[in-house]
Amino acid sequence: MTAKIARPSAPAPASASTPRAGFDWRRIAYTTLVSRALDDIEEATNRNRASVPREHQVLYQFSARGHDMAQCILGALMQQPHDGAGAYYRSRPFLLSIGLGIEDALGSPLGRAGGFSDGRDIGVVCNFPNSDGCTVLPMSGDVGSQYTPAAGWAQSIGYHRDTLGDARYRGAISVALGGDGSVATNGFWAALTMATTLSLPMLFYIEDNNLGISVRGDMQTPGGDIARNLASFTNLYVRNGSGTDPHEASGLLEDAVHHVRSGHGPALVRLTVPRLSSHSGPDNQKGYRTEAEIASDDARDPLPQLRDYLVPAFISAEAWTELEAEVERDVHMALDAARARAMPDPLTVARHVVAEPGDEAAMGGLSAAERAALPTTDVPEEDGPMLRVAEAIRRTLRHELTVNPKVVVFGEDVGRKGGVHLVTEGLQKQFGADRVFDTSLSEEGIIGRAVAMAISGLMPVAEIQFRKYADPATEQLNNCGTMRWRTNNRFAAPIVVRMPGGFGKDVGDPWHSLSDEVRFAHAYGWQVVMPSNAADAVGLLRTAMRSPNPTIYFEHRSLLMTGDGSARYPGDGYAIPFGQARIVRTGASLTLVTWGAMVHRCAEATGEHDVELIDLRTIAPWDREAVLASVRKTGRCLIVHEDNLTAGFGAEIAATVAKDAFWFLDAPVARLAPADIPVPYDTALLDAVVPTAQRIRDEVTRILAE
Ligand SMILES: Cc1ncc(C[n+]2csc(CCOP(=O)(O)OP(=O)(O)O)c2C)c(N)n1
Repeated sequence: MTAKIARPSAPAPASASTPRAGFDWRRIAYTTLVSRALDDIEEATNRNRASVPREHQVLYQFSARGHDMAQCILGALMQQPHDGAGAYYRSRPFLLSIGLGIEDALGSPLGRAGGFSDGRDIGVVCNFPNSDGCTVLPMSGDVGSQYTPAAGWAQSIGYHRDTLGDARYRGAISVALGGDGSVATNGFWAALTMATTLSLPMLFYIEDNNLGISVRGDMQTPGGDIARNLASFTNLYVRNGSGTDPHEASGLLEDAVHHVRSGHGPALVRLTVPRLSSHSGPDNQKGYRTEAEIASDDARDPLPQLRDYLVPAFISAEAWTELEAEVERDVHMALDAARARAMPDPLTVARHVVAEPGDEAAMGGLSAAERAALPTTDVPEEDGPMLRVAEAIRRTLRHELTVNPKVVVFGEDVGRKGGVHLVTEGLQKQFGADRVFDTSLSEEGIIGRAVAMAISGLMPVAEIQFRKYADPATEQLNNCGTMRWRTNNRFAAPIVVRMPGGFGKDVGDPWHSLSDEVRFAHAYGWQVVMPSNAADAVGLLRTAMRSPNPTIYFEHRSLLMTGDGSARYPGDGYAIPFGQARIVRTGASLTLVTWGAMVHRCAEATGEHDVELIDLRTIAPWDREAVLASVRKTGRCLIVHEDNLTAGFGAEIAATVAKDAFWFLDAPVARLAPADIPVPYDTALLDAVVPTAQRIRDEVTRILAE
């Protein structure tokens, strides 16, 4: 839907003495009071740190005081199965209101075992898997990073509802909570573009306390009012008002949620709230806030306003006092229980960096049953047609789209055009624009969307147009890689990210020819795949698409542009286990280790020499055993790659060989790679930087002569 939405008039003014109907005000009051009590406990602990035992301290504390009531009203409206939320460190009241238990709310800040992260993450960085109500996507510490996954969740609602025909998603919506500082981030704008261009069922909920730590709101958006500034945005329903007046806040939120739930597209609500504490535990706000400013914010505390709103119109003064006593009891019982929880076990800290057998409990990715229904073989068919790499990838995507309705393929120009490398050509025509689609030009948006889609159970294959253009998605990629570990296996986002890079046919440049694969090998939780030929391209892509872990799938540009990697199509079920190198040719005098397009240059270079050529195929994980076994046989090792020499992946291999095959070496381990120079455009310059077959041959000859 792209038509401009007619803006309904403001919520009908009800008498402020009559609490708005349709809300469970007792529950809203209860969760607001609980949130306050938790903040009281944590802040008192902070103040009295010297006298509080270490194991009872919350080392990283963020108070929600002042933001709490409006979040609890929002939570009351987000109770539908398959609702989703992207939230941030001040969102605990919202989590309490959608069902987080008080003991859990305290356990993680106290660093106890279990909970959000098993002691791996700070307690305010929460997550909440929920099949019956609103799922809170794994938060992260990066301000603004909650937005694009929230938009991705909104898009996945439509996919589950319309494409997969799952009626349980009808009316479900996604919300992103953020502060006024967060509206300056790339993530906010990326998600806003996604939500408005695609008319997604998404609510942006901005809690404007006019502070981003110490920076005022008018530094984050001109004039300090994001709602006013977005008033002319097409396809966005905007509401703006007080987050401390329960009547006004509930009216604005009810109205906006209704708009989104009824399929009219996204909405944004900005509510002004006071920040009644410092930014976080260590911040004393002295340098940037006057006593008068603090006092004026204190006067806006929503809690007394909530009490005045409900007493006596909704409950009696005695009932309110009883409610306070009930909260006090519940919180103290929960605190005792949280403190009694075990501390995390250091012996388990390495678990869940990547999926282990039995990790199916995590929310995200295909289920074990869905994987089992997609059988694979590691035996290639031998009579398949000869294919180029690009065709092999396309054919594999086509097959997977056919057999697995949860596969979605997307990226810039991927749909109508079929990708700038034409790898996805024809797929949108065949499978429709809901399954193979173009995205807005935001790599953060592409990856954030993919992450949430995977969490919702889909199998996203995202294309980044060129390796270098993954830079804007770095935050989302890193947070995707750590997700399983930092949520203690509660969430995982197994996505496949296709990205072409490396030199092209006789051409390079600093933008389109970057490889820099080591960055992903260095990142936590990622598998990194570098196929050198069409058969491997098929087998590795299929394994990636059935894997419970996220995968960077590197497509070498020279192989996409030429017939260099052509091979027989190995079949529709062919899958290559990761971490299994291919011995391209056997030899006894030198082990030559490489991957990607360098495999072809190395093969050309070896000539008459008795060289064993190993194509690693995947660098995370990588086949240490194959390399070590070969070096133990040959006594010599040369590693060739296109990425920088310094701290390139060759350094990892060289260190491993030096340590585990040292006594077998007849010569120092050698590396041939660009001397830390960006890839140039001119062909002569290109050849001076990227290893050529001639320079590889010279290096082989030199080492064999040692
Ligand atoms: C990407 C990123 N940059 C900087 C920070 C450090 N930081 C943490 S909170 C914060 C201010 C955020 O303000 P706002 O979005 O208004 O939320 P509030 O804390 O006021 O609720 C900053 C700069 C961060 N966590 N992430």
